[in-house]
Amino acid sequence: MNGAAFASGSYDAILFDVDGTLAETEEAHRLAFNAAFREAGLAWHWDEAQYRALLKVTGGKERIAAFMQAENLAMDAALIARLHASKTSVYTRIVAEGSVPLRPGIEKLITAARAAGLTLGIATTTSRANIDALISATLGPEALGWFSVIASAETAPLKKPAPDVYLAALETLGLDPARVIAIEDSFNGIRAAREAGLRVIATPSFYCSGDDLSEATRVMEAGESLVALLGL
Ligand code: XBP
Ligand code: MG
Repeated sequence: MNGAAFASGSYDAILFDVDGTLAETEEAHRLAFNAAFREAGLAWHWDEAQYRALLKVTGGKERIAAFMQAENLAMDAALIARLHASKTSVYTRIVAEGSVPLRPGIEKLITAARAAGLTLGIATTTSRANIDALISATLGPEALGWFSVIASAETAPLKKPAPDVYLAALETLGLDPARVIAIEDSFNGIRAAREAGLRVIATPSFYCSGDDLSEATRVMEAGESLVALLGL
């Protein structure tokens, strides 16, 4: 499908995924998980290749649980909750330091979309604290107010590829899914948005480079501009 699928006037809102889409955050997530394991005195360490495989499971708590299950470790919900809280505080600290920039073209797209009077929103499986840290560190805390809906892990406990987070965002906005475009980087995210009835632009990311993105309405090519693709 070509760019005409996203002609301006054919949509009213853009919903952004966060991890891998707004920014290449997953390396910071991986470092934060490993720091949390160390702090808890555990000898667990997720290297890049292992983390890439673990990313098939969305949600930090769910990812730790999947790892424990694969390692035949006894499930311990309290331990998972503790590790995840510690991981979130390390991650938000890394992001607040400014070490995770927005991906190229994202700020330009947000600026152009706001100028065009479009509605902006976020639909992600990550925790709300992580979104606040990333947006504040990259665009400034006032930018959180630019998003009419911020749907996160807390909004929809059933995570992508389930469509729940997108359905919740649509309900808040009161919009017809046919008038909304999602920007996503992963198989799970694309599946979630498509199941909710949205058109999807896929922006291939570092950690999801092996994902099948073919369910997207359009997959971005290297060097392509989101602003141009969206007719802004
Ligand atoms: C990415 C995820 C998240 C993060 C970790 O989802 O799967 O789980 O890796 O965040 P998306 P939490 O691309 O939809 O943002 O630890 O807060 O779950
Ligand atoms: Mg993503």
